[in-house]
Amino acid sequence: MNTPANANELSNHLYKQPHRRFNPLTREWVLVSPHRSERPWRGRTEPAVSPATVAYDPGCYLCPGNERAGGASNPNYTSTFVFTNDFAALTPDVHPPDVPTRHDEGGRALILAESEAGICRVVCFSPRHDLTLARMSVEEILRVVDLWVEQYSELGSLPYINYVQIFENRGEMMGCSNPHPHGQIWANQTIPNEPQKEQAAQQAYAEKNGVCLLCDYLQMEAQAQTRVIFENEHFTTLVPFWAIWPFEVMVICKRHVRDLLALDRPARASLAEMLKMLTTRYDNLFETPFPYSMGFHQAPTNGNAHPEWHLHAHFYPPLLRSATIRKFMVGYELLASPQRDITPEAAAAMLRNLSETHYAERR
Ligand code: H2U
Ligand code: ZN
Repeated sequence: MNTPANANELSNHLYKQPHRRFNPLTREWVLVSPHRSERPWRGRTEPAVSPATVAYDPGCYLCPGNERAGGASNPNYTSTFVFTNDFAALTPDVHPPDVPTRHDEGGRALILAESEAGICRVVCFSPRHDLTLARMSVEEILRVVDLWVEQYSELGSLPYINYVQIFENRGEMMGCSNPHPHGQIWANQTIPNEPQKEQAAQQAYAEKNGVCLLCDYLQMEAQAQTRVIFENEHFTTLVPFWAIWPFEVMVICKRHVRDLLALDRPARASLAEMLKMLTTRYDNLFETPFPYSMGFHQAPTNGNAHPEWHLHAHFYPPLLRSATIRKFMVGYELLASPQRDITPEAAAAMLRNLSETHYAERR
């Protein structure tokens, strides 16, 4: 039998075989099967998406001056623009908005319901229909960052808003209906599932170790370097050790800050630069507008100090091995545990080695 001699050899040995990795933020496991990445593919392919080519689309509900569903019209905005979602999933008119109404049939939490008040907004990143974050200048992206900060502050200061989720859904594959560069903000009364898990994990880690979970993790990744894609003055972009999606990425603030409000001008500019660097690499990977869901995780706005929270963004892209072949979370993953074939280290190396110039600008 081949007995590994030291810790390094042990981990090399381990990482070449089927193994599972622990996500300390959600306290869930992912199954990694590195030997499977060469298996033949017989699944479906999706039609490749071609990027929007017109700067203004008269039929687009997000372009300046156009009418939206429900009759409202967009102003002739020239930078960013935010409006209340015309089909909002959450509304403020839940009574009373700051005290949830709760119904627990039988008192055993089997048939349990709670009212939920909130606000949903849509954020246009640019008046240009044909741009994406990757094709915008760092200065233009900085205005989007500024808007996110303002929205987090404004929504978070409402008494009945205790959590603000900023996100972007990009690409038809992710269910995004419109190529016009935009994101959304859903702000509500309770802390939703994912940030709730992260909050509990960060709190427990800080209590046990006296340090922040992501500060510690960043330090380890800086030493290993195998999963870091790139870094700038204020942010590190990496494929987390426990990534589920093939090209899943986290953008983590280097300083221990709990939310976007704590970013000064240079840090905001650093974030804008990082978003451009990452989205350009993403588009270059398969020379296609790369679909993803991304969003920020940060401190709840419930008035507590939340020193355990460390600001970061997650990018969850569905593509696996080409512009048309995606990963599906089905079967074992749906019923048992997420699983991946390509290792996070291999994915990081692929993203790291891509050109910094967008493919559309090289043609
Ligand atoms: P996607 O980013 O997932 O495509 O969603 C865009 C949002 O825009 C969606 O939540 C809203 C939809 O409700 N919308 C409006 O608010 N007004 C419109 O006229 C069309 C779509
Ligand atoms: Zn448009």
